[in-house]
Amino acid sequence: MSDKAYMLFEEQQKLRGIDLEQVKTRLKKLKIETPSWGYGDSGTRFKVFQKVGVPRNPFEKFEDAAIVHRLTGLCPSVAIHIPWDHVDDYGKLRSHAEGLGLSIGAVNPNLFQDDDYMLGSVTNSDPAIRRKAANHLLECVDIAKETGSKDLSLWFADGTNYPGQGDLRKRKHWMLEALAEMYSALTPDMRMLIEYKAFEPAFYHTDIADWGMAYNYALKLGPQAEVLVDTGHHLPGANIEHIVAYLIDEKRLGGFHFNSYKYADDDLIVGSMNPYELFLIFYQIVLAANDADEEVRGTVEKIAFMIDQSHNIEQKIPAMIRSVLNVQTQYAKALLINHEEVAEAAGRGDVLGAEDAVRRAFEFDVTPLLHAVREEAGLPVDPMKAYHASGYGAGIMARGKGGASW
Ligand code: LRH
Ligand code: MN
Ligand code: MN
Repeated sequence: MSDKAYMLFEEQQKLRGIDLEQVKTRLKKLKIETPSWGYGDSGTRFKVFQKVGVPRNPFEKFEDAAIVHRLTGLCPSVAIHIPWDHVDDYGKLRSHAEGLGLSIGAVNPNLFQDDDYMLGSVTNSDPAIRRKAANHLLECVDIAKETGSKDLSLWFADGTNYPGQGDLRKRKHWMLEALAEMYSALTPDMRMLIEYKAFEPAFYHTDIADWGMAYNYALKLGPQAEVLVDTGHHLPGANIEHIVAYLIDEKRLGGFHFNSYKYADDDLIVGSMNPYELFLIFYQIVLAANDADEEVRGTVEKIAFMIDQSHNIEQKIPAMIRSVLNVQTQYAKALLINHEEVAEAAGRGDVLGAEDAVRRAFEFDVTPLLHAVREEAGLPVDPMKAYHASGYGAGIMARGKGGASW
């Protein structure tokens, strides 16, 4: 992309009253955490494909994450999932990450792959299983202390498949009990991010089924508990950006798990199915970032943007690069919204004018802007092309098959 293309773009935006210097500054601050599990082998319930070149251990997952960060400048931290990323010495994993220019991000407990949890983990009617599950949560807080992580992302597969299978209200109490025990183990600088999911693997009821339940637990626990919005965890038709705006206003939006879906929790590449939805999520975030209320602005600053995807048929590193670039693109577009224009039209009751002022920003090609941002940051203007030219993908083939999987 030539300087000319950027100059034209800048001129065009100036005429609309958009200050591109400010836009670039904000774009340069965007950070997106990638998940360790997005680099390993994963699959559907029908098949886990074993790919050649997949990391064989958590250390190699960080190596793959490092190239994503080196080429995009967007991904300085990596979330881990325990026990998928179990290592004997977490201090060693932390030094390895730091040596690669990364940090260890959110710690995700895993309470869904042990036979004991078939009928629930923290909501199991057996107190011994509940104890085991709560101990795992506490173990994850200890791991976070060693890795220097500040966020604990909690997702529970707990739920039932049939009416009568479990006591819904008892389970609600057990859930709160476990969360409260974990909450009291947090250090003051840690956050507990509570994830919800409408269904799957449980198909009748899920113990934390929606944002309202997650929010209610967060309220009961205290200010260090916030809600995590996984974009794939809603029933079709849910207005996710409304949930986002609501939770920001309540100062309880802790973070995102970005991914995309067509039918359910498909874990497809974020922005691949409905980029407009992603843009509208960022519209709410950008609006709140400009809010007069300092606390609202503070909430936005602390939002953890994380990818939560499993790449089954995709090449894993390019899939991650595509994902974070899609997020960056929609954020860039949202930064081009002229909010005065929107407010002015809305104030006149001009519904179509307001909608047009929002949508127009989405319709710009932001390639010249993103190229300029990358160039100024000393990054390749086309990270995907740079990855294919780097030879990294060919180098990791030596790892062979049979890498780490979930
Ligand atoms: C569950 C989920 C949750 C898990 C991750 C692997 O669907 O989104 O965040 O921890 O997938
Ligand atoms: Mn998730
Ligand atoms: Mn999910």
